[in-house]
Amino acid sequence: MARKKIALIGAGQIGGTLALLAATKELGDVILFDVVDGVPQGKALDLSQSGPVEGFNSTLKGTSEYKDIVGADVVIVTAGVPRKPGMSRDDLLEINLKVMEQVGAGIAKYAPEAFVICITNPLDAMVWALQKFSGLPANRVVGMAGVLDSARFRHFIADELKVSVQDVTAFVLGGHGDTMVPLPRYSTVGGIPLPDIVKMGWMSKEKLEQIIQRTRDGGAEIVGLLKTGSAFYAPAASAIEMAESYLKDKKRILPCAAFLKGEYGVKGTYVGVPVLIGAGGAEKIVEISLSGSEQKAFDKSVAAVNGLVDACKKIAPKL
Ligand code: TXD
Repeated sequence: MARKKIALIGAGQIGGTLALLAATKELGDVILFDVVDGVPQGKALDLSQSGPVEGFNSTLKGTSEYKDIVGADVVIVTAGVPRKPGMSRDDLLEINLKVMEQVGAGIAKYAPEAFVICITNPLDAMVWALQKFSGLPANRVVGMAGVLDSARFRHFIADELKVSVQDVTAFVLGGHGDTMVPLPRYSTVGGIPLPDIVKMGWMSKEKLEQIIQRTRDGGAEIVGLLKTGSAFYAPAASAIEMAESYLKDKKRILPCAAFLKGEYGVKGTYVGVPVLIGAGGAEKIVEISLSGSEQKAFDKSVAAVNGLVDACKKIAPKL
């Protein structure tokens, strides 16, 4: 069976890490695309030279021409600018919306059959715009945010309880921003729901609240430490988990920004929900029941996303 082809649009911090992970896991041959000529080619060559040491046979190529992504099975988009200290994800909207238009056109022309994972911020609005600009079916365009936010939540829980990360599951719904909705009720340690972990006295309610807030602030905490950019190792690992579920038809249920057509009472917007990802892309939106307070928090998050989408429509009326 011919190797799959993975196109990475954006060869920056996350793009380079995506390339490393995709090649090391031999998910397919990698095309690194960027508008800064030289960067994709240099990173692809350097990564290729790690192949003999790591033992992978994936090939990597760098390019500044969209024609080189032709026939890609998966396209992962990080093109755009990241935030700096003091900037919110929303501050990136105008600049990155223009980038999504270019990327959407390139995908439509050269990789219209691909499964597209958008990472660029502000995520929920950018994945919505990318789907519109590319014209690809909504089930083949998803956003990566919930896997990252859930991974942050899981890390903080495992670190606090000194248990294996493998035995911690977590759900985070809603937009990738301050209004995201971590769901303790659907998060477990060894299969034990978090509220029971609190009842058992293994973790205090205050500590859980602190962890939830630290999850919400996860991106800003790293931006504040790095000062020159934002998180990239965990975002890349999260997108690769989504890509692998598609490429290997794993039917994982992962929190992703997906296009809702009435699920959760939401129509025509991308927002983070549990999604079954397989060879058909976003094959099923899993609708979990939410309590009154959870639904209220979710609706608030959807409203924040809709505000960003309205801002996109004002900037690009054709959307
Ligand atoms: O969970 C999430 N979704 C977020 C997303 C997690 C972390 C970072 N998040 C966002 O991903 C971040 O706010 C940015 O919008 C993207 C990419 O972050 P990264 O850290 O990789 O940014 P870099 O290192 O600046 O890389 C961006 C690359 C850079 O090499 C630019 O030259 C390139 O994008 N770029 C373009 N490529 C193609 N086409 C155009 N127009 C273009 N403009 C810039």
